[in-house]
Amino acid sequence: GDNIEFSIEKHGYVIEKIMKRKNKLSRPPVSNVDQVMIVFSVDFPKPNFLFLDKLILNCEMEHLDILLCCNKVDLDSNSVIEVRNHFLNTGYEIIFSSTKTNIDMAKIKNRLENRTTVLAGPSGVGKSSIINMIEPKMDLLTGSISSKLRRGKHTTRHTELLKTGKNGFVLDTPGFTSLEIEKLDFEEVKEFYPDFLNFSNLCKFKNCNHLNEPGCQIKHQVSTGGISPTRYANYKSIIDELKNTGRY
Ligand SMILES: Nc1nc2c(ncn2[C@@H]2O[C@H](COP(=O)(O)OP(=O)(O)OP(=O)(O)O)[C@@H](O)[C@H]2O)c(=O)[nH]1
Ligand SMILES: [Zn+2]
Repeated sequence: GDNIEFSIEKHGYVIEKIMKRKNKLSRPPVSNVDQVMIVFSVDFPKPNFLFLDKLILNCEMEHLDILLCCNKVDLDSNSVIEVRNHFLNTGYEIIFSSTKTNIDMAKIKNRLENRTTVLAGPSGVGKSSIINMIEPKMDLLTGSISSKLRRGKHTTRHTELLKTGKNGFVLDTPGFTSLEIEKLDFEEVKEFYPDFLNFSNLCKFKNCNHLNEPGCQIKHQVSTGGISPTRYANYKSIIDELKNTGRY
């Protein structure tokens, strides 16, 4: 996703200069994107909310717009509630989609128009399948038997920049499931939680980290249904991880 200056030589192009990057993620390794569509699935594989919260945190740190896509809803419509509850009051848009039964593909296509979007998420959740649905002429190979080769299981191995619609670009990236949080002071994590920020001005202490402080409104909201208990538990795990790795 780099913007470059190039010159044209006899036998091709020469990169003269790489322009300053607007943002940069290390997993997936992309830069200069407007938004990330984080794709996960209700089943095969089931959502790993800790992984999703870490990925969201890394994207928030890079000031990317975040769109969530919960795919394969044809397999299990009950998990929709669990997903909604987990992201309660975060403000993130969640698209519940299926490439098999063609649910909300037009909506996804619409959200990708006029922007550069990176698709990120675990392997096998349907990232390549989604791109194939919205841009059938791409004919990307997917995890099922591909229409081109009719053999083997395919997984995306490198990042590809593809055009979508009139003026959109989308980056399909290889799936990944392990993730390190970028270098961050543990006391800064809370600033990247939009669901917490709705309520944190009501904490007794202005610099409350929502851990063991008295009069914490976040803990109050977790017990009274304003903030998801799993989001909060994952927040504490992330803080522990940052403290233990000494990267704070
Ligand atoms: N039931 C169901 N299966 C789907 C859906 N979308 C994709 N799949 C299947 O899920 C498998 C993985 O799809 P891919 O599109 O290759 O997944 P990916 O996220 O691109 O995977 P990587 O390239 O490994 O990162 C394939 O067998 C697809 O046919 C869906 O909406 N419903
Ligand atoms: Zn607090």
